[in-house]
Amino acid sequence: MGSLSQQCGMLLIFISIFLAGFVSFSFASPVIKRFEFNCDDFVSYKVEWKKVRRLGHTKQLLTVNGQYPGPTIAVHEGDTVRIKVNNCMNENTTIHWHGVKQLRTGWADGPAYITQCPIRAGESYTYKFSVNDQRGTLWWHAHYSWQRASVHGAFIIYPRMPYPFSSSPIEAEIPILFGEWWNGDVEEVENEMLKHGGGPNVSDAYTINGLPGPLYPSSTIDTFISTVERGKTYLLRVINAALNNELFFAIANHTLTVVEVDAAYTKPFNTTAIMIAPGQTTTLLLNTDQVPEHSQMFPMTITPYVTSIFPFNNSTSIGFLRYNSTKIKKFSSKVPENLPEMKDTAFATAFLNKLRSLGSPMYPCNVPKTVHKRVVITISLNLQDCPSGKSCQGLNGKSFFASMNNQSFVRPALSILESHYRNTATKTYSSDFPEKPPKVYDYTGVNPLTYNMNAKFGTRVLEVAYGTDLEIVFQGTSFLNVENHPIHVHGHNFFVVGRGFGNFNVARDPAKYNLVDPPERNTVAVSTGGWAAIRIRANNPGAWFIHCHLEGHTSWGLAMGLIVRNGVGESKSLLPPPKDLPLC
Ligand SMILES: *[C@@H]1O[C@H](CO)[C@@H](O)[C@H](O)[C@H]1NC(C)=O
Ligand SMILES: *[C@@H]1O[C@H](CO)[C@@H](O)[C@H](O)[C@H]1NC(C)=O
Ligand SMILES: *[C@@H]1O[C@H](CO)[C@@H](O)[C@H](O)[C@H]1NC(C)=O
Ligand SMILES: *[C@@H]1O[C@H](CO)[C@@H](O)[C@H](O)[C@H]1NC(C)=O
Ligand SMILES: *[C@@H]1O[C@H](CO)[C@@H](O)[C@H](O)[C@H]1NC(C)=O
Ligand SMILES: *[C@@H]1O[C@H](CO)[C@@H](O)[C@H](O)[C@H]1NC(C)=O
Ligand SMILES: *[C@@H]1O[C@H](CO)[C@@H](O)[C@H](O)[C@H]1NC(C)=O
Ligand SMILES: *[C@@H]1O[C@H](CO)[C@@H](O)[C@H](O)[C@H]1NC(C)=O
Ligand SMILES: [Cu+2]
Repeated sequence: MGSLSQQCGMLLIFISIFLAGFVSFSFASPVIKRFEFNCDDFVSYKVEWKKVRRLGHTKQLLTVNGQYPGPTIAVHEGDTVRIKVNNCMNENTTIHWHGVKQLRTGWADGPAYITQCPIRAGESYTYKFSVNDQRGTLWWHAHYSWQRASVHGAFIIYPRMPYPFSSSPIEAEIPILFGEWWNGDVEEVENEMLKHGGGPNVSDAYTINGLPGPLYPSSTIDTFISTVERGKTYLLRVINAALNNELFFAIANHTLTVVEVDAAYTKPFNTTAIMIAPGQTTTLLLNTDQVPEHSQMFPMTITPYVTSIFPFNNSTSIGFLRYNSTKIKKFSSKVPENLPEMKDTAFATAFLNKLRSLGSPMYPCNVPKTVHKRVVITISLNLQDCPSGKSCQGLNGKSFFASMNNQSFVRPALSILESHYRNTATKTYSSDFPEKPPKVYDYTGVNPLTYNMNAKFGTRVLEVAYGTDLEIVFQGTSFLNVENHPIHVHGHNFFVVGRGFGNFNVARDPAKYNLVDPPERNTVAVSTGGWAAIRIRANNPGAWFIHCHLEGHTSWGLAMGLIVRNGVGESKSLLPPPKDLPLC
């Protein structure tokens, strides 16, 4: 048994998790089991470098407990969670609890240089927060560099009340995490793209629970198989942990019932397939109502939903649903007919338009009916002039960047939250993020290459008073190309009240908003060449990151900060920083 110091020498991080209150833990295996612990029980997870082999390539991968994906963390609504992360690696890290609202506990949110400085090699930090007023499937992931490629896992919030859907009992839960695998070093992929100004290397495979499946070279044994029983109902907890790709998902011959997205219940609806963007999560019901023919297993597949002109990997990952009556495991490498084509924007749009908040008496849809402020934000990729004497590998000898309202976000040296809280004389940010696009033009219509495509660099945030009912319209642009961007908001859920193609029209579009049962989410996939309007009740004091969840775009600056000032009274104020908060 190695001592802690030996293990540190072996480059490990430990994550220990203990929870106060009524608690359950689950571990990442195809069908999860729940265990009940008393409040003093303690589970220790370690994140370690591990040799992992996929596609015939062996490499060192950052994993948690040697598992890729990492273990599932499961709590109940109302639990207080304490998670200690000891960094025994030789690199910085942070962990983000994606979609957890973090009411007043921004210090535990995790994005590096936004709410904390990194946990340095040899140091530790305990994330403390409560999980209230949300239930369902979320996830956790590293929020430093591109570490989240392999450092991620499910974060499940069990409800206190019975599920509002399905009268049939749930036979079992099946966590399904989608990811991307690079044969090379993922952090190096980011370093290279930033250094040379070009696009990132595309991944070598898509994965289902870390496994590429039989359509990839040397991967037949690396195939996810979930064994089920006929005539039962299963709960699929689907998470898109891919770095740079939106995905379609379908299971051959089976209908999926959507019941929840981003830990908020929806009105249930049936679908043959789903579209899921990086950062999004979806809970599905699956009825095993088929009769397998000739010992065949049913392929479950993912393929990218492609809207970009950038290179992508056009491959498909397959796992299988195996009825336990099937004795022989026979692989079919046929992609099911219900999987949409890679460029099927019509399917993606129709699917997103079906999402509605449950809006029941127990789970009302609290969308703000009116707003105090409307902010319109263009999302663009940019081509920055190459500094003289340097050669850049983006288009036309320039460098790729990205921006919101033409501001390309630069991470500060000291966390924004700390600078805001301590009210330092020299702030690491400025509160002058533009509330409308600095230039009016035909955002989605023009030939953008005739325009000056430079952005402005800085650390600009939008600052609002506590309790502001805020509307943000994200306007896609045709700079470089139109593309679907999944915009993630930290610290708050929001309601997607409207969406459309082309340019947002303030005179016409708000009249068509859904203010009755719009879906509640933490990540909105803004249509390619279109816009999405979200409403946020800004009632969580702190500094919050808003960014594209396509990792390459965030690296290029498609991000901004949102500061919500304290309200009056302690219950409307940010808590003081924990004593062990990592400093810069
Ligand atoms: C990216 O791809 C290029 C060209 O295939 C290759 O030379 C380079 O090593 C790759 N980088 C990483 C980090 O894998
Ligand atoms: C896509 O994945 C395949 C299989 O791993 C790989 O051989 C190929 O290079 C990838 N495609 C691109 C465009 O990189
Ligand atoms: C979904 O389809 C199943 C049959 O596969 C049916 O029993 C169920 O009522 C449908 N649910 C909805 C919400 O349409
Ligand atoms: C599944 O669907 C395919 C294509 O629609 C069909 O050929 C096949 O017979 C179906 N399999 C079963 C077991 O129903
Ligand atoms: C994927 O790309 C390769 C090379 O560009 C091409 O040969 C192949 O047909 C494509 N496959 C699909 C499914 O589009
Ligand atoms: C499938 O699993 C169930 C529950 O364990 C069991 O009762 C049933 O006999 C199994 N069926 C087969 C064909 O193995
Ligand atoms: C963005 O900012 C750059 C640098 O200030 C400027 O040259 C460019 O015209 C701006 N573009 C837009 C669309 O606002
Ligand atoms: C790790 O974070 C600290 C604090 O911000 C910073 O000074 C240091 O340069 C970082 N280390 C690396 C390798 O980036
Ligand atoms: Cu993006």
